[in-house]
Amino acid sequence: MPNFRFNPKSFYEFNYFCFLCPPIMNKTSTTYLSIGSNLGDKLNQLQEVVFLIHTTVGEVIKTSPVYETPAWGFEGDNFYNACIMVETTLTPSVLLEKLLELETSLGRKRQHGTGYSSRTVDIDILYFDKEIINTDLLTIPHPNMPLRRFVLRPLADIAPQFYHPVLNKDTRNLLQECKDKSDITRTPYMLYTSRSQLFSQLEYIAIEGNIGAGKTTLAHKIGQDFNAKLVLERFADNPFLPKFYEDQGRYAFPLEMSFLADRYQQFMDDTSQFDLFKNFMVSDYDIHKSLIFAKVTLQEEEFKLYRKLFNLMYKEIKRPKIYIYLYQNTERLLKNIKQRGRDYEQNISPEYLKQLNWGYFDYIRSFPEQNNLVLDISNLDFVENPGDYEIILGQIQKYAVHLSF
Ligand code: PH2
Ligand code: MG
Ligand code: MG
Repeated sequence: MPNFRFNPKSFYEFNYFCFLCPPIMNKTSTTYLSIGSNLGDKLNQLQEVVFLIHTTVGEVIKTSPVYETPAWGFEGDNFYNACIMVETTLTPSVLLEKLLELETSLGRKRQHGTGYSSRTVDIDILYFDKEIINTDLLTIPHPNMPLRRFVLRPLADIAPQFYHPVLNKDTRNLLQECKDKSDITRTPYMLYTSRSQLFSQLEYIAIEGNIGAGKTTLAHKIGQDFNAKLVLERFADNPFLPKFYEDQGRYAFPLEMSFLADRYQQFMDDTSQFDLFKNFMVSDYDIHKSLIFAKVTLQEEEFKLYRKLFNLMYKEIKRPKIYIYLYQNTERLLKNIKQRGRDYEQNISPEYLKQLNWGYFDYIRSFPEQNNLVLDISNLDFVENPGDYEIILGQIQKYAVHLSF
């Protein structure tokens, strides 16, 4: 009697030859990976591993918290370890190949010979569905798993009930019975599947910098690429600004006062309502800018009065999770100012720009409890050069990874 039972394997084989209904599904497998690093910026490297796995191996469904663990089996710096769950259409051997490539691309250098050594990243396959594989290249489930608390502890967070297909015990059981008593501590850090997800945790980033540093351009790019709500300074119509550049002494105070009033109103309007459809907010200014400029442009007594008002107004205000200062040398600032061609800015002196720069540095130094990130972009052109833009994003990522949310 013919067997009409549905057989997935023959279905795919048959389907493969049927040009009217090309194969639409590859088999998706669930794999659990252990990732670790004990060399360099351990946390950021683990984060890079997850991003790369997500884009090249398959969707990362779960990530465990990051644990700090003593080096197991050799003398070395503490590790950061985590486990992740990934859905992939790759076969185990192709997966292994991909993971080895990833390790190499993240700076892993394998030493020949035996024994463990410190490494920038290590990715190990723990489980691949319920498969049991024993070849020269690959053993699944990972043979050392039951002996390693640094694997079982994070795995228990994302797969407590997963059954070991050989030992027939779930992760909780394996952890309970594990003889390894290493002192493993949970860090406050999490791993995200994309930069966009990581940046979303920030809620609000402020981009600051001198006149002509490129604040607005960078804020625009980040806003677009990561679906952030843009909060842009609007000042083109400040009637005192052109006058100020003609006669500083006469117009400094009314200019700073009008900035203070405008920024207050704008900032409240722009940041008080939450935008459901955006991931986070990015602004091209921070309200303390008012103080920094006022300190440079006002007389001492005027500044004290100004600061009093400022502190009254900005008592409870949304603060950025990261304050980015774009440092740009004076020469290029002047070049950018010339290029954008606002009439009233054309006579700005190099000395004024230098004073402002010191004003910003003073402010940043006086406020260490804020998450300040100073980026020297003197040798970068993030508009013309995608590689330079990537460097900037990479540095923001590196900084963000080390914040705990
Ligand atoms: N990896 C090893 C050897 N020892 N120790 C810790 N704590 N974490 C690791 O990821 C690790 C290890 C071999 O891959
Ligand atoms: Mg390993
Ligand atoms: Mg390995």
